[in-house]
Amino acid sequence: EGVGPQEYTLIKMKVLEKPAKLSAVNAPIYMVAATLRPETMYGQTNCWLHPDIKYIAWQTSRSSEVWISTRRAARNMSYQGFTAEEGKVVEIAELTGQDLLGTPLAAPMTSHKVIYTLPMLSIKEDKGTGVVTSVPSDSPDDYAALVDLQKKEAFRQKYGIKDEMVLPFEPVPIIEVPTLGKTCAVYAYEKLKIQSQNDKDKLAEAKELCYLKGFYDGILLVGEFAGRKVQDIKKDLQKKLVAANEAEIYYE
Ligand code: A2H
Repeated sequence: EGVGPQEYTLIKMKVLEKPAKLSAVNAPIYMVAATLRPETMYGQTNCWLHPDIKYIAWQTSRSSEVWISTRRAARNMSYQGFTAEEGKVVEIAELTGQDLLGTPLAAPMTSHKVIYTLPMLSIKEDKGTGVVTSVPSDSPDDYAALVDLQKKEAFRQKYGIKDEMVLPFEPVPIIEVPTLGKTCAVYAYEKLKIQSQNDKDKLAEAKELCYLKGFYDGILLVGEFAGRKVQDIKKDLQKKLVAANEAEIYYE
């Protein structure tokens, strides 16, 4: 990867019903998802966790909120002012992604009042927070993983995912990319005949197709910046999310 630190926007996704293993927690709980594309948050349809990765719930210095991320990310954040004491993470619980699947969440900007945490098998433990927000209109990885769950009942059953957590959630057109349409990830998925989230080479190709064009030529279709180029409003949108206490900036 690059030479300098990578800046991520951490999207705060509020837990609406406490998972069993966190039933004793008496503070607001958030899953924090690291994204490079804050301007796509209008199109969130779910949150991804890896079922086998370990996550921790930990105490932040942000109005006593409890956040969920990998231990590695929490440690990094403890050096970026997110804990009461620098370098010290107060852990409340250790959980697997599996323990947290099916949790209902409220996420900023999306038109869905409630979205759910679902399993994604390509999540890396050593990147971001291990929590990924899903925008299937603009991310081929997200679209492929969502279609896998929608098409395969056995896959939903394996992880205890109810139909209503998955089936009503279609990609939302939020950014128009010249020649790729209003849901560029769906366009690329179909054009390259991608079969599943395991189709690594084709997904890499799909990402190449979408990302550069999406960033330089994409035009927002929704929200207060509708009609503007993504590259021109990205920073403003990030600032607004942070000012509204719906996001933070995180480096690694
Ligand atoms: B992006 P980079 Cl719409 N494992 O957010 C796998 N993927 C992860 C991750 C992890 N631990 N942590 C973050 N990510 C994803 C939105 C998005 C993203 C769109 C389009 C492209 C895109 C919605 N998902 O990423 O290796 C997150 O997905 C393109 C790569 O640091 C995050 O931004 O470059 C991106 O990968 C960070 O990947």
